[in-house]
Amino acid sequence: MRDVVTIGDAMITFDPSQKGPMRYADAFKRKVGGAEMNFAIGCARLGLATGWISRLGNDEFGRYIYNFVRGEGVDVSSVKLEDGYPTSLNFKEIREDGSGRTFYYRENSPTTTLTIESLDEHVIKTSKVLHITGVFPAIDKEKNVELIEHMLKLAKANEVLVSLDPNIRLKLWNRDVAKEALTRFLPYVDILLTGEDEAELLFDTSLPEEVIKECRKYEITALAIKRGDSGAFGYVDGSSLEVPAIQPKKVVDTVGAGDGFDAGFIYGYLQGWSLEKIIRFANTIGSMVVSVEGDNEGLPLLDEVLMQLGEKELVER
Ligand code: KDG
Repeated sequence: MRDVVTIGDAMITFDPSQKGPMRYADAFKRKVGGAEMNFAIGCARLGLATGWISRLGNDEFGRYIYNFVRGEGVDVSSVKLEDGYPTSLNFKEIREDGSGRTFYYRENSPTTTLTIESLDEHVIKTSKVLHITGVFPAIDKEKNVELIEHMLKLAKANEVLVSLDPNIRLKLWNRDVAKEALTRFLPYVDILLTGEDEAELLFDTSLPEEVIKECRKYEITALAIKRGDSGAFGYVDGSSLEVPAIQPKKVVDTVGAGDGFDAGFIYGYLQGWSLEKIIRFANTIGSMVVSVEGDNEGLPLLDEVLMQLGEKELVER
């Protein structure tokens, strides 16, 4: 039995060696990124048995990503390398404050070959949680939205919990198309992990009481509204609370913080922790991710989060 499974595209991510406009960056570090893959790595580092469904190019970059993710302890038995589809690429621009922009080269992503017929259904049926985000459907709108719906039905029929992070990437689809697709998923969702702007797009409000009303409509029983350096709002089974952010010593690169938060939330939820403990844990992971360069390098091991929270002794030497 797996704890979590997710599906998505991954990219070779080029992180600039200098801050500022990407067009002037002349040296990059080759790294790896992709929202769902970051989430899978985050879960595996916390000790969850995690599967990732994907397709990569049958090329040097694809092999590198495959080995990287496998090395993190993620089950890659549902990842295949496809001929004729180069592995996706992403170039990052990072500003002085750690925020930035991304420039994708993923039009012909190897994941466009993923179909309902090629889906390994067993991997979904034998997981506790199916985690989906808005990135994968945005890559191949019609096909992937149908594929996700198929997976959601499968999850429901097999009592697999569904978590959704809208992760809206407006470079990949527009607001209306995103809203329509994600709204189709909502009736299947149990856990919604959203940013404020994404709640606005989905529900025309990010006010917690209003978002909770929407969640009730769709029988979503757990919710987090992520507010970056202002913390997060949480709601599980009728109780709710706000938890302030854990401020990192230095913000280096904000990409991947939301994926880390999601991994922390799912980890705590599966442990049956109190809402406060879940959100504090997830916030801590978010703050650890932003202090390290790269989309997933800052995702912590379980012990590292516990040390950060003062629940485990930190021994440095
Ligand atoms: O959430 C972080 C990801 O967005 C990043 O690793 C790569 O931009 C990316 C994407 O679309 O998956």
